[in-house]
Amino acid sequence: MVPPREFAARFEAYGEWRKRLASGITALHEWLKRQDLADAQVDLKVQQLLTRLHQDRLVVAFVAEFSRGKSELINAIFFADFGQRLLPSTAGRTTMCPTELLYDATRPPSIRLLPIETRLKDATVQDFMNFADEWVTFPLDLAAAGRMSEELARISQVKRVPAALARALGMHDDEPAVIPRGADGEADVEVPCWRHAIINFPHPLLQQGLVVLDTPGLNAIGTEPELTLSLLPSAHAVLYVLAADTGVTRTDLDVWNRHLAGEDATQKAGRIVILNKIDGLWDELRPAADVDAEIDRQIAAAAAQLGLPASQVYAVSAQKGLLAKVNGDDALLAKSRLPALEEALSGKLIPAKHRIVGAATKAEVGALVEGVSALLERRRAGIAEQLGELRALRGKNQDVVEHMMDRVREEKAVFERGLQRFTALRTVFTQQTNALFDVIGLEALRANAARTRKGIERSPFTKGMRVAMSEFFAAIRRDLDDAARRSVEIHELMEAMYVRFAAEQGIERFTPPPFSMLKYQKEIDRLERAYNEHFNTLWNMLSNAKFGLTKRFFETVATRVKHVYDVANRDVESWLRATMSPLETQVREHHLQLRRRLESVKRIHRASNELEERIGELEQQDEALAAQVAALQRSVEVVAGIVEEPGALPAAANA
Ligand SMILES: Nc1nc2c(ncn2[C@@H]2O[C@H](COP(=O)(O)OP(=O)(O)OP(=O)(O)O)[C@@H](O)[C@H]2O)c(=O)[nH]1
Ligand SMILES: [Mg+2]
Repeated sequence: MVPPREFAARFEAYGEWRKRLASGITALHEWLKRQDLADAQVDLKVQQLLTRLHQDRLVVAFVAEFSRGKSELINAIFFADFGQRLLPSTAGRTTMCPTELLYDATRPPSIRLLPIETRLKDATVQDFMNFADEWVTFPLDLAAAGRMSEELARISQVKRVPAALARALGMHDDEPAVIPRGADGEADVEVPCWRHAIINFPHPLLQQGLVVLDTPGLNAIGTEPELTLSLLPSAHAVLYVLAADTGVTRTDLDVWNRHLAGEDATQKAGRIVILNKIDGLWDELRPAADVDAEIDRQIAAAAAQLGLPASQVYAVSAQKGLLAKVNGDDALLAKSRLPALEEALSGKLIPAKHRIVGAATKAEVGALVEGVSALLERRRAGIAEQLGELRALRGKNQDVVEHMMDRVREEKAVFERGLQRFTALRTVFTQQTNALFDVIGLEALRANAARTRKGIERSPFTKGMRVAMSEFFAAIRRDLDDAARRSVEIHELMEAMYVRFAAEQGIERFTPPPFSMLKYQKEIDRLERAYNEHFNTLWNMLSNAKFGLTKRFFETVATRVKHVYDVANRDVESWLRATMSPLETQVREHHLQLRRRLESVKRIHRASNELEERIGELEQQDEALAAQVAALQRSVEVVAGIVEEPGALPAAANA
C-alpha cells in the first residue's frame, strides 16, 4: 500500500511542479526571443501565463456554527509543525471576524485588521483592499512565538458600543451580549472590533499559494454579505464542521442550508463535512469497537440530516490531532483520525487543481505555438514559391526574366490596392469595437450603480430595494444583450473580410472565432439568484430593516458585477486581438514577400549569374526554417512533458 501522503507534502509537490512548468515556459520564451519569433503579443501571453502560474491559489474555507472547532482544525491540519496553537481557539465565540491566512511576499509578516466601523461606509472588504490606510497593521515577530500568538489573539477582540451604533453597523438584533448601562436606558452592545483580518505569514504552504479562510460562527456570517456572496463561492473547498458533543443542532442546519447546501449536485459532491471532537466519545472502559460503532452511528445520522452520503463525512478530533502532531505521538494521531481527513482533502483537491491548471497551461502554450508555427509555415511556403519560379528560369533568356518582373510588379500593384481596403476596414473595425466597449464599459456600469443607489436611498425598505435591484439587473442584461449583438456584427464583418482577402490576395483562409457573452450572462443570473436568496434570509433574520446594511448589501453585489465586467472587458479585448491580428500579420508578411521577390528578380535581371546564387540562398533559408520548426516542436514537447508529469499526483496510480 502507498503510505498516505499528508496534505502538506502533496501541496508542496504541486508547488514544485508549478515552478518547473514556469521555467519550461520561460525557456520556450527565451528560445522564441533568440529566434526573433516573439512579438508583443507573444510576450504578453507568456507574461500572463507566468503570472497566473505564480499567483495560483488554493482557497480552503472553514464554515460552521461557533465553537465547533474550525480554528482548532486549521491549527491541526496546516500549522501543527509550528509546535503550538497558532490561531486562538477557546470555548465560546472566539474568531470574531473572517480571517484569511495567506502569504504575500511583498509585505512583511503581519496581521492586518479592518476596523468594524468601515461597515458604516458604502464599500466592501474587497474595495478596502486597495486602501492600505483603512487597515490597522501589526507586525508579526516570527522569532517570538508567544508574542505572535498575542498578536493573533486580536481576531477575538470585541468592544462595547452604544446600541444605536451597533444598529448602524448592522450588528444588533442577533447579538446576545447586552450589557445594561447608561442613564438613557439604552444598553451597550458588544460588537467585534474588526470586520476582516488578513494574517500574512511565511508558512511553506501559504508561500505556495494556499489560502485558508477561517470564519466566525453564525452571527457574523449572517451579517457580512460578502462572505456568502463572494468569499465562499470562490473557495476551492469548503469544509463544514459539526461537533460530536452537540450533534446536528438547528443552528448547524441553518448554517448548512443557508451557505452550503446549494442546488447544484456537483457542488454538493465537493463538500467535505467534518464531525469534530470525537475524543468526547472515547472511553477507556468501553471496548474500542463499541466506541467506533457509536462514531459510525453519529456519522450516519449527520449524513442523513444533511442529505449526503456517509462517505463525505469525516469524524476527527482536531484537538487530539494537534496534540499528537506537536508531541510526535503516532498512536494518538491515528486515533484522532486526522490523517484520513487530510488524505481525503489532498487526494481530491490537489489532483483536481493540478489537472485544471495543467490542461489550461497546455492549451495556452499550444495556441501560442500554433501562431508561431503558422508564421513559419507561411514563410516556408513563400520560399517554396520563389524557388519554383527561379528554378523555372534556368536556361531562359532575358525576355522571360523581364516578363516575370512585370508579373511581380502587377501583383504588387493589386496588393497595394488591397492595402487601401485593409486600412478602410481597420477604421470600421475600430468604430465598431469602440461602440462595443461603450456598452459593456465600466462607465456604463457606474452610471447604472449610481441610479440604483439613488433608488435605494429614496426608498430604503424591502419593496424599494427590490425594485431598485431588479432594475439594476435588468439594465445589466440589456447591456450584455446589446454587447452580444455587436460582437456578432463584428464577427460577421471580419469573416467576410477574411473570405474577400483570401480570394483577392491569395491570403490564407482563416475563420475568426466567434465570441459568446453567455458566460457573463450566466454569471449575472447566478449573482441575481444568490442575491435574492440571501436577501430573503437577511430580511427574515432582521426584525427591522437596517439602512446601512441594505446599502452594504448592494455594494457587495455591485463589486461582484464589476468583477464580471472586468473579466468580460478583458476577454473581449483579447478576442478582438485574436480576430484582427492574423489578418495584420498576414498582410505584413505578404507585403514583405512581394518585395523580396521583386528584388531577387531585379538582381537576376541585372546579372544572369545571380540566379544560381539566389537559388542557393533560398535553399539555405528553407533549411534554417525547417530547423526552427523542429526546434519549436521540441520546446513544446518539453512543456507538455512537465504538464503530464505524474510527480504531483502520487495517488493517481491507486485512485
Ligand atoms: N474535546 C475537544 N475539544 C475541541 C476539539 N476541537 C476544538 N475543541 C474545543 O472547542 C472549543 C472551540 O474551538 P474553536 O476552534 O475555537 O472553534 P471555532 O469553530 O473556531 O469557533 P468560533 O471561532 O467561535 O467560531 C475550544 O475550547 C477547543 O479547545 C476536539 O477535537 N475535541
Ligand atoms: Mg474560531
